[in-house]
Amino acid sequence: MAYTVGMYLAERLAQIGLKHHFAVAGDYNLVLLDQLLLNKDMEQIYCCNELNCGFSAEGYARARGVAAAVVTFSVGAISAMNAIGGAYAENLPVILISGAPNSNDHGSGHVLHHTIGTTDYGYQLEMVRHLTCAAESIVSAENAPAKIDHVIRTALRERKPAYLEIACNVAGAECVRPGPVSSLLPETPSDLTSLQAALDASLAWLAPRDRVVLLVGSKLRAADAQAVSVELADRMGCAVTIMAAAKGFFPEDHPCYRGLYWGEVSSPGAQELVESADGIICLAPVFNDYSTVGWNAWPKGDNVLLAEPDRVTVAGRSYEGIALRDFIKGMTARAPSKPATAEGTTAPRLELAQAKGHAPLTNDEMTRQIQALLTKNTTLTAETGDSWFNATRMNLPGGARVELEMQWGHIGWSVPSAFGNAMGSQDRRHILMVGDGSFQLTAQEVAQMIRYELPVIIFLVNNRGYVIEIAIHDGPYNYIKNWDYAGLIAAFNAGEGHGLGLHAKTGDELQDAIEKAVANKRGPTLIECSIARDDCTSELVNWGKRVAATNSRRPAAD
Ligand code: DPX
Repeated sequence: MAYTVGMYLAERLAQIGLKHHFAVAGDYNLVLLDQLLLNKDMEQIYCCNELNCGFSAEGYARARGVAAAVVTFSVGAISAMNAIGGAYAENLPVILISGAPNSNDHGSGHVLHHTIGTTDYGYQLEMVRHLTCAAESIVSAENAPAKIDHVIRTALRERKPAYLEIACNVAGAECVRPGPVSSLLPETPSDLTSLQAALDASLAWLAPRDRVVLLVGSKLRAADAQAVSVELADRMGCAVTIMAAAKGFFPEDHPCYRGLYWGEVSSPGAQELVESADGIICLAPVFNDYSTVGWNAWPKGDNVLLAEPDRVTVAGRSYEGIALRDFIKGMTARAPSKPATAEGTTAPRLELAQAKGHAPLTNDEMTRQIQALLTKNTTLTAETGDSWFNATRMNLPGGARVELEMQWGHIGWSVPSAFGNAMGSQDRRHILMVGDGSFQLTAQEVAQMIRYELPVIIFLVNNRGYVIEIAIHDGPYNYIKNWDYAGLIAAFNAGEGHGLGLHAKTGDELQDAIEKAVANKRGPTLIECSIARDDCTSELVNWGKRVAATNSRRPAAD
């Protein structure tokens, strides 16, 4: 059988480890989808819409390191771009593949359907360039291999999304077969001169300091530096704190772990620890308005060593071209070895008292019960809203993972992302915490969890509104139409699925619902947890006040 452009792409995607790709059909990508289906090492997974398709792939990339989403031109791809922006913000290599007009129509002056009605079909490529690290249009089979390989290689190297569009008549055109994949998986070597200089400067900076803290940031996973940072902590024996978006990126059962640093909404003791340290080693942090609590918790100055994914800044100098892993390994080899003393403090533990079983359900009781479900095999996806604060205050068993989208912060992200993550790591227990407002954006993707029989346990927090927004800035726009969320599941099952929808208004009802959810292995269980609108974490309220103050700064005078 002749090899085609679509088959080339499929083989490359399978070679880089994809067992699945996500898709929504449209006439510009149908031939491409047929070609992808010919590859038996990969399954095609369908989504309800292209936004969800992009976020499903984003979740899959969280589980497996890379993912692909296939959509149709413009009407599909422009919706998917929002999720691709999210993948860029969150450092996840998602390859967006769009079907495109027939190669003969480019430059022909023809007006085509699904387009903005002009005759230049380059606009989609121009738009997506801003959201990807590489973007290519394939209008001939001859240069398809080079373009496909360039896009995949760049996405994997940069840990960012990339884009391919393939003319609908070229997807099935004859093309060569791919060779070995090794050239697409380049190890980026550090510049050794720069690395040695950075290590020498860092060790000189470290020598006089005796209250050093490691601060773990959210780019650590993309930098493939999680395991080596544990070795560094073992060696240095110093306190380790994490930033909120890096929840789960450092094992909380490690003897050096001392909790979450998030300015005044830190876990107990962590703010004092970090702010009184004489050395803060920041590993792959993202300091934005949210993570610094409105620019109030931003470690800076001579006491800070900033180790980013590709550079180190210490003692007034910046050293470029250094892979974070190499820097951390070098520090582990050369830093003085100390026992895990960490100033005698201990890791904070969230201990919530069990509420009376018949009492109305509270946020704390819900959090207590969800925390009790977590094991080393759990992936907990937590949506923007108070779910952030509930997830980040929980105690995590070693091995448990938390997924947050704190840089992009698109409400509704979590439902398709949890779907994609569950598809990509079916050996793990998947738990999703999502607010009612967020759920309304992407609710229909629960139907795909039913279709593919993924036993995701969904805690739908029904507090009748956008409570985090109420904390930041209140107004009538923060109050939403109530839905029968648990009742949706019967509609999605449509008599042929195993989804379960349950209500919990008390602690006892929640306990009972969780038991049913754990027993339901052939589909998702959505537990609608009703709590009072003003029942939220104090962290949310305090953080919200700070962020509101930052947002409402007056314009600077000319
Ligand atoms: C908005 C947010 O119900 O959670 O815990 O009640 O806040 P909480 P909900 O899911 O409400 C979410 C809501 C409206 N943010 O409080 S965080 C603004 C926003 C956003 N993303 C998009 N649109 C609007 N973050 C796509």
